[in-house]
Amino acid sequence: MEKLIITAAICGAEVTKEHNPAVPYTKEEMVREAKAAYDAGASVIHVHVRWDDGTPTQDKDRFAEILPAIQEACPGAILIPSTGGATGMSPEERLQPTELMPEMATLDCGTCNFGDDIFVNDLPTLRAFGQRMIENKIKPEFECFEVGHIDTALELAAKGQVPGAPMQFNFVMGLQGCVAARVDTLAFMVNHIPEGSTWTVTAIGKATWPMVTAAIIMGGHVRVGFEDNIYLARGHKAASNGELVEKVVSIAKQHGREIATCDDARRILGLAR
Ligand code: KMH
Ligand code: ZN
Repeated sequence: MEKLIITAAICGAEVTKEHNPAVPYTKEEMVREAKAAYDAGASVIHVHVRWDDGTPTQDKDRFAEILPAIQEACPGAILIPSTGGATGMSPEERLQPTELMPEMATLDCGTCNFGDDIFVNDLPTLRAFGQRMIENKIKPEFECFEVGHIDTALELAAKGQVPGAPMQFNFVMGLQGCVAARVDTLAFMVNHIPEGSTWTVTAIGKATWPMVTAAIIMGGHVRVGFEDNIYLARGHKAASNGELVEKVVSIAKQHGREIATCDDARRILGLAR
């Protein structure tokens, strides 16, 4: 089985220090959390940025301040800035980090519920994001919050409107109002992506650990981090993103799955650089 790529989604746009005091906002906190995850075994860091007061932003200059600082602390790590940002942001606002030419960025594959909010990703938005990623040679991570988002990504790829093979999918499961975190659904989703694609599972909240275990056994990759889940176990908050990654490494070891280095991850994901 291929080595396991661990992605750390260290802060997201919604979780706050009120949920867990270790949620990072400042550049120093972001670097601290990224490095803790990297040192524990993460080869990919999914990056949202905040202003120092915790407000989510897609400001290009804020990304330009934080991405290099994370890269310096985590040599070789693959950084995946968000183009999802927070619900309610405009497409132009969300696209800003793509101007910094990251090697990868997220591409959210359809409009969906996001808890009580609506996360708007209509087809014109997807085409605009795809066009930008083609022009700037950015490999998308196709974020699928619903089963049909896979079909959308595949249709856009077939039309040349988003970068194509090899495609990396992130199946986000258990977000309130979207597809539930179930192993049979995960198997269905995995069976619907083209051969040669790679996939990661992100499971929200209490679904995290069962789905991490399932993905490890099924040969997929996993994402953990405060963006998705702040708990190591029921009632036990993680003190850092590093602790969440350490738990993934321990589950992987139990199942004989080796952890990908950054070089391994770059090879597995087919990144050119
Ligand atoms: N914060 C969500 C509204 C992404 O990073 O592309 C969007 C999100 C997905 O987190
Ligand atoms: Zn995100």
